[in-house]
Amino acid sequence: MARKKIALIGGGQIGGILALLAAEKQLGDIVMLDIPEKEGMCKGKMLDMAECQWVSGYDAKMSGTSNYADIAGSDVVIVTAGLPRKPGMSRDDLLDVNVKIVTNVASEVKARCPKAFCIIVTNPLDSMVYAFRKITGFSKNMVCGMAGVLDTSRFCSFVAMELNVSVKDVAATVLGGHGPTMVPLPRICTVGGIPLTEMLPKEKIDAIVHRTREAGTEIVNLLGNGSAFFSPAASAIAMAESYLLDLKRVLPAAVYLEGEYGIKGYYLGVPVIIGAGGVEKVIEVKLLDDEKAALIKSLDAVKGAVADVDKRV
Ligand code: TXD
Repeated sequence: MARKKIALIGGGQIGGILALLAAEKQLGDIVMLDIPEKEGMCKGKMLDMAECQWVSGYDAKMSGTSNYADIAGSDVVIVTAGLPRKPGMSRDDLLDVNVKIVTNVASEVKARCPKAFCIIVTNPLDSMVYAFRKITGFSKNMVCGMAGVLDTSRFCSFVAMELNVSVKDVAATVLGGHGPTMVPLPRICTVGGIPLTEMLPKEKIDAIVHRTREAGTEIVNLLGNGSAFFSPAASAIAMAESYLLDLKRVLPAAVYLEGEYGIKGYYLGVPVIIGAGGVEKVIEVKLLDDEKAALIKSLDAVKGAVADVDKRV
């Protein structure tokens, strides 16, 4: 069977890690695309990774380009094209610039990769994935946003750090928009099958929820120039891998809701099954009243950006 083809639109901080992780997992051949002024950077990064094949033991054709013709027929498209935050910026502050970039990318992907499973990463995530699907007109199961996997990974990592246990034994999910109103669900988090609420006092759990909500900003402030890139890349690759290998993983993702959770016409982070059919199923967690209220508050935080997108595209 021919190797799959993965297009990475945006060859920056996240794009580079995406390429390496996809290659090391042997998910397919990889094309990295960026703007013409950055074509050399893409070619250089991909040649460097191609020269790493022998020592890392992976076979993959790896190429860099600025020509959208080179992404034709891709099976997976991961979009990181756009500006990252600088200290003091909110994710929504990126909308003005990034919506233009994402809609341009969407038009090109629509023309060349009509069957691709598309994972949008660019911020502000919930409105950018909405814009991408609006422009492409692709089926809702083939366009999703990466945020919930990252936010859940952050939550679970903080739990593991606090309890000094293996992160492998922590299970949780984070719903909602990718921002300060995201909705971690400590109530259904378990550690080795034991409810988190039996292992940590409320104030510790609340501190982990707060740190999860602010984790992106914490890294932006530490780095001083740019935002997180290792964990976002690993998160997007987990989604791509579940699609390409038909793993049927249950992962939180920003997906288009048409009545689930009482929400219609917006992208928002919820648990879904990702397999060869893309987003195969939305899983409706039974939420307590306060959790439902938090999810609606998170949706309200997304609505303004989506209305702004609707005025532009
Ligand atoms: O969880 C999440 N979804 C977020 C997403 C987690 C972390 C970062 N998040 C966002 O991803 C971040 O706020 C940015 O909007 C994107 C990409 O972040 P990254 O750190 O990779 O930014 P870089 O290093 O600036 O890379 C962006 C690349 C850069 O090389 C640009 O030249 C390129 O995007 N770019 C384009 N590529 C193709 N086509 C167009 N039009 C284009 N414009 C810029």
